[in-house]
Amino acid sequence: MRVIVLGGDGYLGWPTAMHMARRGHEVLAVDNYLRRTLALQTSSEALVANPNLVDRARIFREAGGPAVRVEIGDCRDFAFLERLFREFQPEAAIHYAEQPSGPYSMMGYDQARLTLDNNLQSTFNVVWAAIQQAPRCQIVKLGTMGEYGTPNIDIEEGWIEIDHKGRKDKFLFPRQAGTLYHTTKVLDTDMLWFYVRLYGLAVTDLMQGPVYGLSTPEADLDERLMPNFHYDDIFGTVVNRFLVQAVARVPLTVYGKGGQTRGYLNLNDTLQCVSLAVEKPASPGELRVLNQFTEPFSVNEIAERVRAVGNRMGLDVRVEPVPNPRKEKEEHYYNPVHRGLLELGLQPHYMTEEVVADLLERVRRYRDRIDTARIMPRVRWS
Ligand code: USQ
Repeated sequence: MRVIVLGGDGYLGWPTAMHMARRGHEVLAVDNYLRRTLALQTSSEALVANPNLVDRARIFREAGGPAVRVEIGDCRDFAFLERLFREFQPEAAIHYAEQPSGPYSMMGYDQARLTLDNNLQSTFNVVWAAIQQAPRCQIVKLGTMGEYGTPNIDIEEGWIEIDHKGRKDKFLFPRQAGTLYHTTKVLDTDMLWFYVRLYGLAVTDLMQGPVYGLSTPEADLDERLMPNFHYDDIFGTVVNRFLVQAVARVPLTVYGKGGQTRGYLNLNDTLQCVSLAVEKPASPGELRVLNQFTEPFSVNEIAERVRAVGNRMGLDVRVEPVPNPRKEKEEHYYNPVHRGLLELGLQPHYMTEEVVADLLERVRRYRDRIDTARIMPRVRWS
């Protein structure tokens, strides 16, 4: 298939571009380096400096990988995006082109405004570029489990049937996000559902939990193909942060009581889920919602796992709770359904001790690059 990867320079975008090309698809990766710019502005650069997207594609080719085409530009620029859809005629658009950080979106007015404008406008443009230039192109959109929040009932896979005063209907599961970033994803979902109803688009909304990891079969071909691995409080997600903290011998930063539970997944499982969604597409007129994670953990459980494995490796890992900078429930019910991707064929890579040990070993190679000033939370929700 011809697959366009929007946000193809990101933590997930670049590994996805390589993975899809390796699976035999014709891949066009598109990015405007927004995340790199924001990371630089907030002193949150990745653990290892990544070559730019054009160089990454060249290095991948030199390492024996297939070609990945690259276009540098902004998905908010409709003329640019429309030209790509007209010329490339994608059969699938994987849409990651969003400001991806909850903490960034909570810094203040400017950051909130940028997140809102960027995320909604890029999704809106993707819909219109598809409608006008490639109407049979399916859209695979990265949403987030955070759209649902932490309700006191089981979380269904996107939809819930409601029996009200003797009548029944199916609705999008109620959403109540905890950051403005997560809220933009709620708004994306609503917008996509509107255009699915209106134009019969085929859309898969992947409700993804926090991802961890820094190695994929393609990234391992050459060190310079590594994903952008962030460990700071703004762009780093909790498991990746704990791995770096353990290696740097800084106490693990459990926020508050640590009972916050989320569904996590290995970076390699993100690649599987996205390729399954593309290769087994939604039908025209369908908004298919899939909950994309493999196992739930509380923050305390993750810290304990990293501590136990780290200590066996002689890292002397300590855990030191810090006051929670976020507004979130620290003890709550959490039971989301996640059947759809398993039914499509997902074979999970679980967070075993071997997996944690391998990740710690990989991070240890870059120990000298860790800047411990980036570890304590700098952004507060209130
Ligand atoms: N946390 C800590 N200590 C830390 C960092 C985080 O206790 O040092 C806690 C947070 O308070 C939160 C949980 O760990 O309860 C997860 O936080 P996170 O920063 O790993 O993830 P989050 O902000 O929720 O966002 C990330 C990605 C986002 C994705 C989302 C999936 O950045 O793109 O959408 O995970 S989910 O969380 O399911 O919404």
